[in-house]
Amino acid sequence: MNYIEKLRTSEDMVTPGMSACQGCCGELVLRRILQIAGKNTIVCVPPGCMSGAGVVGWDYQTGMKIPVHIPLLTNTASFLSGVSQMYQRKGRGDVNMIAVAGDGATADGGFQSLSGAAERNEKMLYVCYDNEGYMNTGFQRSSTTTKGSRTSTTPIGEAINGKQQPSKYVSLIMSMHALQYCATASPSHMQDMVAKIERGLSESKKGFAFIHVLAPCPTGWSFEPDQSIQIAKKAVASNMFPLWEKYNGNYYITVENKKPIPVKEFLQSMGKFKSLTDADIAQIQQEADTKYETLKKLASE
Ligand SMILES: Cc1ncc(C[n+]2csc(CCOP(=O)(O)OP(=O)(O)O)c2C)c(N)n1
Ligand code: SF4
Ligand SMILES: [Mg+2]
Repeated sequence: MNYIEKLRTSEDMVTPGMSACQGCCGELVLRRILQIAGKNTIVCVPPGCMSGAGVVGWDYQTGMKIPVHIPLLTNTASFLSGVSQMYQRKGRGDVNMIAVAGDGATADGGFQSLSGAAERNEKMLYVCYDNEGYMNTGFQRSSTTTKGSRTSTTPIGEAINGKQQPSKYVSLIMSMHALQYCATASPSHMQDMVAKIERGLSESKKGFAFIHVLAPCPTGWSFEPDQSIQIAKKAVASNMFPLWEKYNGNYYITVENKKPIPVKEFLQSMGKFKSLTDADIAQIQQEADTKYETLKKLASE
């Protein structure tokens, strides 16, 4: 069955009403992952926009059709390790163990628990939806926020001009663990994303699988909600967010960019980069080029 048919015919595991903003890619990613995973799934969603927007539920009603746990911001992977091990022990290794966590919960506060679970090769699929900031608490910068971004803790002003440090490349760091599967994905490339979710789920029955998904956020990044997918597309096309995977120890670039667009086209499509100078843009371009060259080298080994 092709991916469109698969998504058309599979049940949405999230309640129809959710209070995420219009055009939120985090919500789209959450829904698609769980549609592919189906009912035989336990999901762990730490504090952040996705749990806050409706997964937790309202009053005594859950926002999900499957069991959901809300761990701490810092312990998603260790929490799910315990759940996963208990299910293995009970002979229920068939149940999908999935974490859907923001970049703050993944690359910052929860990184120690994440790295530990990857090193132990715990059986789970851990997905990071990366909206490049602590969006649920008011758009603070995180370690994955792109350099030059305007956030509430890295404003544009006389003292600083947006975030000063380059982003932490959490997927590449994760790929250096001896894990089962590692990939990046974007909601603009749905076929690629669905294939990676399927592979990640099947590999998670043998060990740790990690997928880093770009999740443009109209509210925090300052763009119109109907532009989310276009922005995700430009991130991939400019090599700001290259699509690749690693399994059986080998790296593969899954969407090759023969003629990348300049990063300027991506940066200028939203308000958060509005104060960048030409020199800033040139530096971000260089960082994107270096990142892609590194990936190409890894993929050719
Ligand atoms: C240890 C700890 N510090 C702070 C918070 C408050 N908090 C709740 S959600 C959140 C933002 C999380 O950011 P991220 O994981 O990127 O998810 P997003 O909100 O962007 O979806 C923060 C800081 C918390 N729950 N726990
Ligand atoms: S703030 Fe951003 S990530 Fe959070 S619900 Fe709104 S669009 Fe989604
Ligand atoms: Mg975030």
